[in-house]
Amino acid sequence: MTRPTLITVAPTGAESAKADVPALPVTVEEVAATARDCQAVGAAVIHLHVRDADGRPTLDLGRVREVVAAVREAGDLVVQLSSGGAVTDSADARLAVLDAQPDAASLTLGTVNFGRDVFSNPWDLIVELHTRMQERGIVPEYEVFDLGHLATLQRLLDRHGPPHGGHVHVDLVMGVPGGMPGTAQALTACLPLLPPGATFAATGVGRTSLPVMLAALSAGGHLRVGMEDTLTYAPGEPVRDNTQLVARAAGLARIAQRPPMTTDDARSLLGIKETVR
Ligand code: KMH
Ligand code: ZN
Repeated sequence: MTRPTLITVAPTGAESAKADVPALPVTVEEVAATARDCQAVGAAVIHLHVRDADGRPTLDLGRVREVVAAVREAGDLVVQLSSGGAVTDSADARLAVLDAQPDAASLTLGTVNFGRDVFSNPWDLIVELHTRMQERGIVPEYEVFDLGHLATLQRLLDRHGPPHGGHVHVDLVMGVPGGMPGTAQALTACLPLLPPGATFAATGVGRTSLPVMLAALSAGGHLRVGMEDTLTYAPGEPVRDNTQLVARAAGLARIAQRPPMTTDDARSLLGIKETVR
């Protein structure tokens, strides 16, 4: 039986500067064009971090709404806003992005060292994000940077019930300096801790991109790729653009006989009933 692969593109992130990475999409037009082009080569979901007019990360709601509208205009990708933001963002600002009515939003399940910084995700923030998403009909993607985050996911579901849409989808974010390594062994260690019926994707940061992608495909998982996570395509070769990374993921998925999932099938898998436009 063919089990298609859900491919998420994370095109921008909050960590890289346009001055250092000229191909990074940061303007509204660049992000919308990226969405259109990545859907054409196999993406079904876009994980969005928004930048201001100067190219700096922002959670300004007006700007977030503008980007969401432009991406919806450009195609049919599931719009997943980052509620993680940048390591400097406040909890209140991170919660407020849900007001932009995305289809989905990320929800990180614990605090993790993030290079020299700390990505702070205390329990009360996790619960607040989960319950606000339930109330507003937003589907969470649970971000897991370390094994213990899966224990937190189980505790969250036990105490606060299933997410909106009823389906639990997890993204294993691997290879972050401070989180779990981007290896097949670490990915395999996570699998028994996934809640029953959950699906998972995996993302390997930096040079762990390919090993994590191959391990995820072989384990029946889905994929997240993009310039948020990976800026080098091959040793010494900078990523040309996000479509290059999505096309590589789609090609590997086809080789694995798990071709890219359509946006309609992604909505149905994730429990997204209708898009608010
Ligand atoms: N930028 C990182 C600090 C998410 O989008 O939810 C957090 C992050 C996770 O990227
Ligand atoms: Zn992110």
